[in-house]
Order: sequence, then structure tokens, then C-alpha cells
Amino acid sequence: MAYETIIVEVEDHVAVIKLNRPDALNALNSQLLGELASALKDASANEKVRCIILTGSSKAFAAGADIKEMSEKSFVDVFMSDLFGNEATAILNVRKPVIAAVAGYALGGGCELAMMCDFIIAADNAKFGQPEINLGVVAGIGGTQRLTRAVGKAKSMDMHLTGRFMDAEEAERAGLVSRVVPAKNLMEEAQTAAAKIAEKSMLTSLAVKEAVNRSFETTLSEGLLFERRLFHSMFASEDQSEGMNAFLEKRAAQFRDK
Ligand code: CO8
Repeated sequence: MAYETIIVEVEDHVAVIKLNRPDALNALNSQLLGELASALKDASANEKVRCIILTGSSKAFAAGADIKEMSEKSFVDVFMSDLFGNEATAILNVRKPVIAAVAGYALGGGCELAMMCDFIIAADNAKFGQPEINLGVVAGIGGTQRLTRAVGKAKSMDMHLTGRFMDAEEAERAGLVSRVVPAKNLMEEAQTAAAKIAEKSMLTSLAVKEAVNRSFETTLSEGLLFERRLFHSMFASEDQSEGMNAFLEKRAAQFRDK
């Protein structure tokens, strides 16, 4: 399918989805969000794809929801259409691993989108923020919840209440991003991580993702039980015996997602 606001490339089991509205710093308008949802659905359905990278430009991952498009809307408009309700779940419905490769601004909805991915690799020029307060609104697709879980109440409150940006170094220190790399190496690092993930058993990757995400939704004892049962269930797979035999035979495992 031809897209106008994103670019999608699938190579070596990795789908790279690049947000592409350079004139607006990749502001998330309804066309882009619709195209992104469609590309994510395609990548989910494509058997060749084993990992997804979501990225933007060197200047902006995304500078937030499109303020021009939002500015004319009334309460009734946004409430009745449940603005961003569907868009917020599109990425959460993806069961395959999704890496956010973030350079430049990841603000408002851009920061929230990155946080909905499974982990964030940040370029050293990345800037994260929830500056919605400057526009007289609060975050709308998870900023108050996910940022708080990622970096704790103190920093989350600070960022939401002052609208200040967090640079890549602070974001890594606070636990928002998994690693920081020189901007010029961002895509190479993300591709290497994606390739590593792609060579594992997809069965196991999906289970890992479910188990980690469960930790945000449940108590520790329920989460531990969920994990243990998943661990037990892996013993019904061929990939479990392949993985363990390969280790014992000192060779690389050939996973078949079975
Ligand atoms: N929406 C629309 N256009 C934008 C946005 C945006 N969020 N951000 C930047 N642009 C446009 C500018 O209007 C400008 O366009 P033009 O050249 O036509 O005037 C162009 O991008 C370049 O921007 P600047 O000239 O401002 O570039 P600077 O380098 O001077 O500044 C900043 C960069 C600091 C990123 C600045 O553009 C800025 O502050 N942007 C707005 C950031 C913001 O407030 N984001 C939060 C938006 S609200 C939100 O995200 C609510 C979340 C709710 C859920 C979202 C679901 C998707």
C-alpha cells in the first residue's frame, strides 16, 4: 500500500517504519496515525517480519499530536470521536517486538508513542518531553501513566508540570531508554538489535513480551505465576528442545517457531 506520511521497508525479517512529515517535525495527524496503524497491521500479518523498528528523522521522532489539526476541535468533537482512542491501541495490539529508534524530539504524543514500543534506543541528540501543559491540556495516550512507571513520580511530575525536556543522558539514567548511541549510529544499532531478536524463536519472543507487559497490569504473585506457567508451556515447543540441545551440542540453535 502506498503511504504519504510514513515510509515502510522490510528487509531481513525486520520492518522499518519511518514517520515522514519532515515539514511538521513528524507531528502526528490523523492521516499519519491511520497509515501507521495500517503498516503495523501489515507487519503483524507478514510472516517474514520478526521485529519492527519505529523511527523518525534525525531531527524529530515526533513532536507530538498535530496541534493545527487539534486546535479547532471542541470537547464534543473529541469526546464523541474518542480522539486518539483507537490510535492508542494500534501499537499495543502488535504482538511482535517493536523497537523505537528515537533521534531528536519525542514530545507529547511522540514521547507516548515511543513509550508504547517495547524499548527505546535513543540517539544522543534525543529529547523527550510531555509539554502538553503549555497548550492547556494533559497527555492523552498514556504519558501520565507510562512515563510515571518508567521514570518514577518525581521526574514524571516535573516533566508534566513544567513541560521541560529530558535529554538522552538523563532519559537513560532515569530508565526511560534502554541505551543511548551516537546519532549517526542510531539505525545501525537498532538494526543490530532487531536482527538479534529476529534470530530467536518467535514463540519465545511473544511470550517474553506478554510476560514483561503483564508486570504493569497485575500483582507480583499473579505476575510470577503467569511467568512460571508460560515457562512451563515452553516445554511443549520444539524450539525449547532445539535451544537446549544446541547449547549442549555447542552449536547455533535453528529455531523454527514450533
Ligand atoms: N503540531 C503541528 N506542527 C508542529 C508541531 C506539532 N506538534 N511541532 C512542530 N510543528 C511544526 C511547526 O509548526 C513548524 O511548522 P511551520 O514551519 O509551518 O511553522 C515546523 O513544525 C518546525 O517547527 P518549529 O519551527 O517550531 O521548530 P523549532 O526547532 O523552532 O522547535 C519544537 C521545535 C521545540 C519541537 C517546537 O516545534 C515545539 O514546541 N513543538 C510542539 C511540541 C508540543 O507541544 N508537542 C505536544 C503536542 S500535544 C500532544 O502531543 C497531545 C498528546 C495527545 C495524544 C497524542 C496522540 C497521537
